[in-house]
Amino acid sequence: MHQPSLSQLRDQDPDLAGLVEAEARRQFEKLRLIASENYVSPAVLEATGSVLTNKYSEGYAGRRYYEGQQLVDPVELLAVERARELFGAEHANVQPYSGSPANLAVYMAFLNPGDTVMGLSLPMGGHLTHGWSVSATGKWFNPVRYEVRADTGRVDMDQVRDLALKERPKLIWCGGTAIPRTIDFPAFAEIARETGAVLAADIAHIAGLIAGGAHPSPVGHADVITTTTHKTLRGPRGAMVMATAEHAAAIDKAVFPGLQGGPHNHTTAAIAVALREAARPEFADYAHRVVANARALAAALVERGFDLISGGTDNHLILIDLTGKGVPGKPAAKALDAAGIELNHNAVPFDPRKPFDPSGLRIGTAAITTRGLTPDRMPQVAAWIDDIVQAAARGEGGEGTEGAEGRERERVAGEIRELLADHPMPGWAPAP
Ligand code: DSN
Repeated sequence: MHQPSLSQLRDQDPDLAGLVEAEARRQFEKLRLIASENYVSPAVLEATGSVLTNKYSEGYAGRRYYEGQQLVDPVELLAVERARELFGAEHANVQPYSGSPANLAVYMAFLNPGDTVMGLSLPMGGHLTHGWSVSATGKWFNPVRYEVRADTGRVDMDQVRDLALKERPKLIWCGGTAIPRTIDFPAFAEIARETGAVLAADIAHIAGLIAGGAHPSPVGHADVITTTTHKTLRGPRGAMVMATAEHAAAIDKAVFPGLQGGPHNHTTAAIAVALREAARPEFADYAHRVVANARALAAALVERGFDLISGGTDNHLILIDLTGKGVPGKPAAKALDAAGIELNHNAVPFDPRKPFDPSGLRIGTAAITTRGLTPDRMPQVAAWIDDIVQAAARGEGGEGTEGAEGRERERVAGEIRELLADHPMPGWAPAP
């Protein structure tokens, strides 16, 4: 049973309703370990599905290009105010459609084509939009990339400083998509100040942890902060850019009319709902539980001989190098998915393999913590992962395998279904 109800959809478009219901059941029955995913509340789902989707609102509150904004303006202002309050930011823009447009807005605000941008290399845990070659940000700007240290798996701050002094980037990004350790915002800020660069913190992965006090905040250090709203922050798929008052006008102008047209008001409303939820004490507790689960899972994986980048985690994310396990990331991820464990293959630092078939796996604990799983369950989760990775290394366990190979996969999937049956999912429950 979907909550909010899908009764109209079932009536009008049973094919589509069937697919949504099946996806909901899939999310209910699987151990969802994709580090950038979560489960939103029914209130967030209701706002996302509201009539606000009908309205065009190019511009900003009080300065729109369409009439009829009597209610949309207060919706957007609520989201802006809640973002500012939750993060302590001087300015917030809640209109970016998602993380990549939010990051592009930073380029639009501060750089001209050809200017130098510095970011963490993608295979080292950075993001495409931090100047990677296949992205517009790597094609239209001059990217220079820092890395993590081979011996520690942590960002090499000496290299960041040396490179910044040598290349004099206009913009420095910190943050990324596969960083298991705390980001040292004050150290980045010092380098940016020393070299005259704008410092942008991409906190998409850790925004919920920051909101809940489980990771230090970049506010007061970074000039501009971008985040998606749907990862640890547990809101709808959307994004925000926060900035100091000094940069507010440049950021707003970059988002609209620089890059986007009308904001998605239904998403803005859902962001406002999620921000209100994230301001509650229960959310701070959730953020700390996410980290406790990740630490417990990392320890259990290490005990089973997994090689973790940086040796563990400080946040929600674990990056595994499978080289020593005798199987690359992609077949392992496929075998795990078939066994009810959903995660993604991922490049690891200094990966000799190609990005589409890399050496690693990325894991996150945001979604399973929302389901109420606790650290004492993590040794079992590590055991399931280990069993299936070993099966994958033997060439077993993928979708379609039969006999003893299939039985292992079905055993793990069945045990996971049984565990999760007792852990409610926001937004959906099996029919009684
Ligand atoms: N897709 C996001 C992630 O999974 O981290 C990055 O864009």
